[in-house]
Amino acid sequence: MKKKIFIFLLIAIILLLIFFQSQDLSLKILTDQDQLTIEEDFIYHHPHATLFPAVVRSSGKKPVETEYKGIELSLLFESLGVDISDNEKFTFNASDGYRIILSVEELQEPNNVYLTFQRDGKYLKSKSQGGNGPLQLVIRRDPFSQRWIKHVDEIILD
Ligand SMILES: Nc1nc2c(c(=O)[nH]1)N[C@H]1C(S)=C(S)[C@@H](COP(=O)(O)O)O[C@H]1N2
Ligand SMILES: [Mo]
Repeated sequence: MKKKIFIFLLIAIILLLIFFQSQDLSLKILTDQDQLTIEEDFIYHHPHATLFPAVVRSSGKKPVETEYKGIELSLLFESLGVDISDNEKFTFNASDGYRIILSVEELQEPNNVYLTFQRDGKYLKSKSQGGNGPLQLVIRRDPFSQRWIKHVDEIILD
């Protein structure tokens, strides 16, 4: 009898761990009117998700040519019904405390700023799993990638 309870508890703990692992993609968008929380499904199945090539420069490594999959940020806001034209500044926060700020002009530049979730066909792993994700901003016209903020979890519109 004790053995059965033990096995049951073990399975319950494993299921809970799987649940929390798969829930780590969540993005908050704060506007002056609203607070939106975007979940994994919305991002992974977004109709405007596209593939594009990029060269990744990670410190201490040779540059690598890769293919990212992501959503152009202006299209993401459009699909959420968020009008960005009255905002000047966009603050991106990451779970490790890293932060970057973009202007509305940069965001509206065609084919430049993408919220990415796959690299070379694989979902970006979270920081705790040793990856750059689950979400990473890729700025195609920032070749040295200082502003390619990894683990983005919040966007604030001002
Ligand atoms: N969340 C987060 N994103 C970040 C950074 C960081 O420290 N934290 N470093 C930036 C810098 S300076 C560079 S060059 C690129 C690549 O960083 P890596 O060399 O650690 O891969 O990520 C950028 N994005
Ligand atoms: Mo860097």
